[in-house]
Amino acid sequence: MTDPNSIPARFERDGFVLPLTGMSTAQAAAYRAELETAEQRFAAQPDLRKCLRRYPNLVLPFVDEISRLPAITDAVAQILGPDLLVLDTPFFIKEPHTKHYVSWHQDLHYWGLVGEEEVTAWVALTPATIDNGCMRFVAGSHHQIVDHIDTHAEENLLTRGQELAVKVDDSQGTDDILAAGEFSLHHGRVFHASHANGTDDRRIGLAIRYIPTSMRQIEGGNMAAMLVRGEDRHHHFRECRPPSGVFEPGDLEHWRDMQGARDKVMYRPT
Ligand SMILES: O=C(O)CCC(=O)C(=O)O
Repeated sequence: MTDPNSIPARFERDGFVLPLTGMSTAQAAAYRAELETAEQRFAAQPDLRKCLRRYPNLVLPFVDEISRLPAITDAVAQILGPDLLVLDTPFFIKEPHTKHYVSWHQDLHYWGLVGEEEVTAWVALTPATIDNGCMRFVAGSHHQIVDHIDTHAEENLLTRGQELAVKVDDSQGTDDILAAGEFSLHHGRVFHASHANGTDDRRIGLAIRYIPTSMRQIEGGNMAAMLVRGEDRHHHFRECRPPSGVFEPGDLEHWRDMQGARDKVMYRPT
């Protein structure tokens, strides 16, 4: 009989699993320090900022490293199987006392994937709390496909300010409270959102989008993905190359090529 507390059983029932341990608090602090050292480059090269929201794993070695941590990939493999690609790894950063929020949405709506076998591991590099705007999930909402509207609202952290075209009762949300170094897993169809950060510190999360190597993309899609566990016998996605250093020119060239193809799919009219 399946254990109702196992990761796959909780994922299937609720559409999310939390909290899980990905690394120690000290390791999370070390990764945060690496991020903040890299961010110092933005003053001279503001364009690099974009890399944090699209495939930072192609230009920042520590992000590639996090996406391969066995504590994370082994948990994901229990749901998706042993052969895993990473489709993207956007940072979701909320600065102290800012109004940035995330509206209720489902991830898979715009992603150009054929199928629903996708799992996001949202890794906390700082604590995620109610006060700093942790994610919130509606348990069991992943069994439906709902229309979205694009609001392009300025303070919405999502690419198109997209939100569900149905009203969600905010009190139904389960808070994704995590200590630094912990992570949650969520289904690409689960309703989720987050409020603004009203605290004195940043809220930093890395959202790693895992898919099985068997996943297909929509016709005409030319997206890339990084093999991080097992073997790719399908080759449905262009292969990404791990970075050779922090914002190295050759890696940035590779990043431009890969992110262009993903933008084309993400911003297509739906
Ligand atoms: O970080 C957040 O508050 C939202 C993240 C999110 O929507 C996602 O990872 O899919």
